[in-house]
Amino acid sequence: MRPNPFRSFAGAAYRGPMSTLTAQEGIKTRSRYLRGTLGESLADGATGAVAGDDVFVIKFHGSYIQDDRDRREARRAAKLEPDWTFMIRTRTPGGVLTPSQWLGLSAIAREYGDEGLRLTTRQAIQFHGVIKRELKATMAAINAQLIDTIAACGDVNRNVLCSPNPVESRAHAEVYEWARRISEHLLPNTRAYHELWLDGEKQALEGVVEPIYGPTYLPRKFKTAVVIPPQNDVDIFAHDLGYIAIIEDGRLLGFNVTAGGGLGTSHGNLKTYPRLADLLGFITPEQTLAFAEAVLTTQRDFGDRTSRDNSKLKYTIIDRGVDWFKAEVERRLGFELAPARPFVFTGQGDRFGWHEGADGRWHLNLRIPAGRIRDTVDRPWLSGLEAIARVHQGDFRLSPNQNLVVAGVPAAHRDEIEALVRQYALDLYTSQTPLQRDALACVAFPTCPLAMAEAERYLPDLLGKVSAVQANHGLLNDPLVLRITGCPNGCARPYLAEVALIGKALGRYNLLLGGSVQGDRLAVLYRENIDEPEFLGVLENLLGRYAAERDVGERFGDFLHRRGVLDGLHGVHRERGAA
Ligand code: SRM
Ligand code: SF4
Repeated sequence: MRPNPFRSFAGAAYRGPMSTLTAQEGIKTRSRYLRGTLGESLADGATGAVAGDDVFVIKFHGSYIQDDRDRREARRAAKLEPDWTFMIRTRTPGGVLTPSQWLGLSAIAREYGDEGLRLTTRQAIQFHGVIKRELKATMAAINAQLIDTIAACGDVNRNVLCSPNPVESRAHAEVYEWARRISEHLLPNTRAYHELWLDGEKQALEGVVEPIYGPTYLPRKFKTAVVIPPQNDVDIFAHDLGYIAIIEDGRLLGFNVTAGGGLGTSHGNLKTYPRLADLLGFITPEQTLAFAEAVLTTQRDFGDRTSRDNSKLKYTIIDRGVDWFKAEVERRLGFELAPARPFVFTGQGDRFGWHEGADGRWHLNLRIPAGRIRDTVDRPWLSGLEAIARVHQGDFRLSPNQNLVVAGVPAAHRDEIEALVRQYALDLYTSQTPLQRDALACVAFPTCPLAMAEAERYLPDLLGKVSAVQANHGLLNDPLVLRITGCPNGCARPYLAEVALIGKALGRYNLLLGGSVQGDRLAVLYRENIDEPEFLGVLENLLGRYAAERDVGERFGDFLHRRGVLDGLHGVHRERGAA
């Protein structure tokens, strides 16, 4: 009997008639635990694409089908199918890689990808430009490095973030270990990945195949982060599930836990908005996995499966209320959460340069603009990082801000690493201004199918122009967090920046202002659909006022609020209901 494409997970909260479930719910149900017809799609040599449902199913395997948008029109005019390639994203909890893994991934980029690595805002590596007939070999090569891509995308728990810079605390390793364990615990159980990409044995599909997810997985993507205060480098309040490490005298006491953050919106859709997570309470380390499972299964059972726009946990919490949500999670846990413990965040982003860790080893946070690592004439970074990996005795940590930490360098090896960093022009962090160092841009054109405006490719030019405005007011050495995305999905977490540009159309952006540098206040919409001269004009005016009227040490975002510049303005869209 054919499975009913509209049957949702047995425990799922169900609102409205069956036929109102989203098409994606049908695909998940039909997919036989994420197999779909991917085997047939890969074998079909007549097209560079995968078929129908497989476009969605392959995401759960960590890959997206894309085409080169710069060449789309020319291909269409020549009556050729789009220039299909695949992006592959790793699952690398906490972004930790050994030097040998780094060398392996770099070699894969050279052989199968576009000869570059892209570090993401979620501590993963993306390969772009892999063609279909080499997809399986690429997946197998990544796996040979003991890295997988399972659940790097799709309606599941994604790569788990963890503060990468192990400076203050000996408890860092323990916190990272929890991030890794959460990632493992919430992994899908299906063997589809092994069958498809690694020729693994066929799994029997009777009985309970997915004990945590069920056959239709989650209503939508689900994101988890673990942070070690005082640096809110992961932007903890942007995630569905968050753990704030509480460390005393170098000992991990437990975690304050958060839920219901998320940033993605759609232009013109007032039912979508960015939201900061709620602080729910405190748990001990031993309760970490149970808490993750309780939050995830609550969303599995009560998340809205009738609309992709409103299917994230943030909307479940808004619809039913934080008190209801907390009580439901506690019911599943079988105990009440303890009150949250005090903690302080002092800043967002990365701490660049060398820092000594508690164990006497050194960590070098490099600046990699927009996370793009390639060999260019001025910046032979792919080769440079390979040279470092050949001699490095510690590990690499991808930062949640698209940068890279060469971590765990013994004091005696600092000079050697430093010399290579200079030789390959990887010392950008020494010459960039705070604005340039902290800026984030999402991928956008040419690979992102959802981009409405440029982001990564526009970043150098944009930063040059904003720097000129800063210079006009003597602010060149003052920090300013600027983030830009090619659409309102928010992949570079712009809603948490002091200045954010969110793409509306080619050359046009919404300007948001006033996020806090602790990552705990959303920016608000200041101007809609404006071009470069307009937003530079706004910055000229407001940065001028800031330079003249700010308090000592006051940040731009705080200044705008204190002086009432943003009074009466609301977030991107007003939230429905509470909060
Ligand atoms: Fe993202 C979709 C890139 C972090 C919110 N994101 C996409 C896709 C896959 C486009 C697509 O659906 O076809 C982009 C691929 C572009 C390309 O060519 O590579 C894409 N997202 C990225 C990355 C690579 C941005 C970057 O420049 O680093 C980040 C990869 C993270 C990773 O390693 O997993 C990335 N995306 C984020 C973040 C930030 C975060 O998670 O900390 C967000 C906002 C947080 C959130 O989810 O609320 C984010 N991406 C989205 C959304 C909007 C989700 C929503 O709630 O509405 C989409 C579209 C969607 O899911 O429908 C999206
Ligand atoms: Fe693409 Fe939009 Fe994400 Fe940028 S923010 S990578 S344009 S989906």
